[in-house]
Amino acid sequence: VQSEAYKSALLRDYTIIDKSVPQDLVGDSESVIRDNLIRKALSESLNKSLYTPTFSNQGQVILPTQRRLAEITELIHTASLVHDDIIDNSPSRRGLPSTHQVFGNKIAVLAGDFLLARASVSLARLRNPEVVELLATVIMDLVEGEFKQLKNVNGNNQETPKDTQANYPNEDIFSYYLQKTYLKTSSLFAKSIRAASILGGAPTEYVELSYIFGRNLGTAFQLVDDLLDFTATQTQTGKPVGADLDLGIATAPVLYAWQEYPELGELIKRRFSEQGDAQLTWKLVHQSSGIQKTRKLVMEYAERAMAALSLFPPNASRQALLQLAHSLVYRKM
Ligand code: 2DE
Ligand code: MG
Ligand code: MG
Ligand code: MG
Repeated sequence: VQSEAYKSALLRDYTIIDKSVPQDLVGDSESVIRDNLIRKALSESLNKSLYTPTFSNQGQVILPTQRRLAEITELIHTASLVHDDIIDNSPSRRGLPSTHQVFGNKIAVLAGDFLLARASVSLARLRNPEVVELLATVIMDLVEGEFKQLKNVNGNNQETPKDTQANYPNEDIFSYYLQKTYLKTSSLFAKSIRAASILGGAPTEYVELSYIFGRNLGTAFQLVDDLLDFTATQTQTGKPVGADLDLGIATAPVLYAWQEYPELGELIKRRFSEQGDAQLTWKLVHQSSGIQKTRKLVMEYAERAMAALSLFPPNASRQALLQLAHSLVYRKM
């Protein structure tokens, strides 16, 4: 794999990706010159980090296009968090003040838009319509997931008068929650991993399996996020805890607690909007087995992810994904 022929094939790959973009699409001559100067200055590190295969310390190979895809995925993820913090009115992220907190809403909205646009440019340069479609769909899913969350648990809008809201049984509300979770989180995991398999030239079954792995790991990840909102400290997560209740959002721990404390139903439906609702819910969740049951559900999704992974041939990449899954499931932050 490390042979010179392989490396030069990859470098040729890079040339096709990067140089085949017509100059007039890149920008005016001034910015082309500026870009070239910057590129020249950074060529050493760029060549190392972006355009040659990366060998991780565990020995797995990452193709240049896959590395690009990883960057694109991060750009989309970061854009969504910049906008998410505005929507959630959250003052901190990763232990630092959030973007809108520092720069204001206007600049934060534009910054998120820019990151998204930058992701689109990089995506187009991969010259793979299937991958473009997958990642574009992810962006739609993220937005749809947020829309679903804005609505009440029973699918009605927050503003809908209470007496017109249907009284759905728990299971329907739980599946609504899981579908929302797929859209706002699992989709990005599932489809970006699927895209990486496609770029790696994997056979159809492995492409499918990688999607299943990502989808289940993504759900486990978001369940842990929702759990940490009840069990972690702000120092651990770098963002406020108890935020979901403050936003009127009932996540898995609350939905499970509801099975033991039927009185939570009313509070969930009014999105904890009355004085003391959030505090009472917090207390009942901790008294209930909601936390424990959510943990169990995390493990179920993690096991499904591991099961998909176990069908891949044993190698360094599979081992790395196993470790990744483990670290996400047991994370404390
Ligand atoms: C994280 O959920 C949010 C994920 C999706 C956000 C999607 C938006 C649509 P959380 P935490 C805002 C716009 C998408 C773009 C710009 C691509 O539970 O607890 O709020 O980390 O996450 O705040
Ligand atoms: Mg948020
Ligand atoms: Mg949010
Ligand atoms: Mg959260």
